[in-house]
Amino acid sequence: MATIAGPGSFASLRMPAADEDGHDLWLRYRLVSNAERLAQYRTAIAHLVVPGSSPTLGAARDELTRGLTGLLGRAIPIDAAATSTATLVVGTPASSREIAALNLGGRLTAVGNEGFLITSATLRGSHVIAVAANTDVGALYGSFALLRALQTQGDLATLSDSSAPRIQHRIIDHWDNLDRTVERGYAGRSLWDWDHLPDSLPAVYRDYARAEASIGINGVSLTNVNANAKVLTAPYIEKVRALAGVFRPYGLHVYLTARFSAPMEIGGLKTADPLDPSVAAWWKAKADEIYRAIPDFGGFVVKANSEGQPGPQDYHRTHADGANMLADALAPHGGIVLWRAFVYSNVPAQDRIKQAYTEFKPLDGKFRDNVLLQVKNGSLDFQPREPFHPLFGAMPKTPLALELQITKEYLGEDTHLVYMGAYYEEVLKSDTRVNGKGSLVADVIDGSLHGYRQTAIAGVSNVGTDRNWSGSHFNQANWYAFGRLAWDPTASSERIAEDWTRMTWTNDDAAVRTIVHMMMTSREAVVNYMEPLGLVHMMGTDHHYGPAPWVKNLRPDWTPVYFHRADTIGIGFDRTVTGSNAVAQYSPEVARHFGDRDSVPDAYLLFFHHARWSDRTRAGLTVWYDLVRHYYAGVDSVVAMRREWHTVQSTIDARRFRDVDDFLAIQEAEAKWWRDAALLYFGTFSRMPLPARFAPPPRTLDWYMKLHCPADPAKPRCPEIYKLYLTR
Ligand code: GCV
Repeated sequence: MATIAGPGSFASLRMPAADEDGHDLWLRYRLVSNAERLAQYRTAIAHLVVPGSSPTLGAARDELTRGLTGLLGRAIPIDAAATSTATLVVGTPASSREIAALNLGGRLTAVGNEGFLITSATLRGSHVIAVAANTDVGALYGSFALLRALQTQGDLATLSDSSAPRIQHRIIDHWDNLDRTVERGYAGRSLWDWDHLPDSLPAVYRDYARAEASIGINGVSLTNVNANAKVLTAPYIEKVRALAGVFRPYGLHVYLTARFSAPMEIGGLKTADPLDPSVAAWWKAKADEIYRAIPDFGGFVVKANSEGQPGPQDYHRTHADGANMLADALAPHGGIVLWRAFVYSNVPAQDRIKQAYTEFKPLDGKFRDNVLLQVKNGSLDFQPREPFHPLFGAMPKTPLALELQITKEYLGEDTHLVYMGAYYEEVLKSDTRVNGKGSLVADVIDGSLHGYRQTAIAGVSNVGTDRNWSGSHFNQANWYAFGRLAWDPTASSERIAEDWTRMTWTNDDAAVRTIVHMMMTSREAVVNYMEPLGLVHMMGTDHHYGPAPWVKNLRPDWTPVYFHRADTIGIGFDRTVTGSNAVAQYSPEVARHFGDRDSVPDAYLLFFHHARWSDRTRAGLTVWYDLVRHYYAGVDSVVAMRREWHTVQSTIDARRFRDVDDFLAIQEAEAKWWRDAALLYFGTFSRMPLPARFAPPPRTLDWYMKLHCPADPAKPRCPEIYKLYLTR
């Protein structure tokens, strides 16, 4: 039962919450449930004044009308001017006489191009709340912030907000293919219906833009980094133009992925050599063509010479040669190149994770001003936990953009409840120590550490055609958290989880505490039941779904055995000076911290060290015992999450409650699969028994190794595992 105050009345009554399907995301705008707060909001906001004819101010007006009507349970008239008390005024000094009359001066200047102020004031004797900005898009962001304050039932008496993004380009990267499949997507098909574009523009495109603007995202890269040159042809540019038109009022700039060999594939050239003048001229003409159609086009995202993609090295040129050629084509229009640093060669190296640093560090300072190097959070590949990428802090003359994965390729895909906000915060707060203590990854990417000219952050999308957008209700939280942290990388992921919970589920305080607790523990849970103590890449090759630590006989650096290196002596990849010496890519303090067996945190132990089974972890346990303990703790956390979820049932609508409950049951079954398969396998090396307090796996190692799950890599499901473990 949810507590709902009826419109027109302050009385609370108990009635079942109506079923929801999750499509409204965090923009549900249900009637404020706290009667006292509702009364306060109704008293303070009875009229709305958002003058101005720009599409962006129109979007703000629409959103406020929609939001306030829902939250306050009554229509809010839109007035031409603030003539009544209790008016919400929104705009810029240029768009609104009221905002100009407030003379916000330096306070307003300080929030810059995209920021906003929310303040209370007395104007011509009337009490008003003002959402003020220097630009229309700032006013739109401020409108969403005001709505959030009401959705989370904050106190208007103390409401005063001043906010500006710390990162300039805040981009969602779609890995969407032109046939509407989505690489590593677990939420249905691609939203972009290329067959019907540009003629059909379904409402979902606008809702997508609303969602992105509500969390401060200002860029969207539409296509897979494993790129198809066709998107750069004239018919597709026309389709992209149409999408850009829908997104523009919401401050969203469109980016495309540029296939390096496009001049040959669609341009009829014989080469894509970046130093060939005909190639440079082709890209220049292509950029001109794109900007004629889309004047606010953001630029290109490029994956080159990685995993078989074409690139400048095919012509014995450097990444800088390739990136600069594209940058020169975009520069006259103000576009940027996001050149990805996720590179590893087709010829397996001694230690794959060293390659990006080895290739890019010598190029520091060699890129054009409008090139940013887009670096994944870790040097391997979005594993449940990785130490921060050593390039952060190592490229003071080249702006680095942080790439995070929102889609959970390696963390349980659609079903597992894993709150990535906690993951992102861990990355952002990692200390590179390059300029002494407190040289955080967040300081690198917001430009403050090295004085970067441009700053950017990118999140790989988890959005598709699924009714709930993200494959599961809780996966929406990861999209939301990415946006909020992109705006303010110093923000607390726990605070963000609380906002999201209040907006998405309920404002019942006890339920909020429980859900936030589930979210905050979920990240450690998945690390524990998949890859504890610094293990990485234990999943089956290709589908990246279930456990398969035994896989070998493939290209070595695609196999789990390459990464865990278990033998009868111990387990883990020696990346110290006695091994690959990858630690040397970090600043000396960090290299010592990770490289020294006495100081390396247990969380990274096996990432950097080959430890003996009988060695002691920092927790004082043998490596074998600690490994076992972590795997069991991971499963226990999921069992606890299921229990916790049941305690909030009365505050959640039945449909979404059941959706989550079903997925938690699957998560528990799969967590047990990960645990049992891994421990049976590693036990063949440690030759140590499972300590008596832990219940033994129900099947033999052979049984787990013979499972072929998933049968279809596109459908991560394992019926045998559900039959064995699933409990209701
Ligand atoms: C888009 C990993 C993923 C690939 C992805 C690649 C990348 O290898 O499994 O699907 O390709 O990262 O980030 O380029």
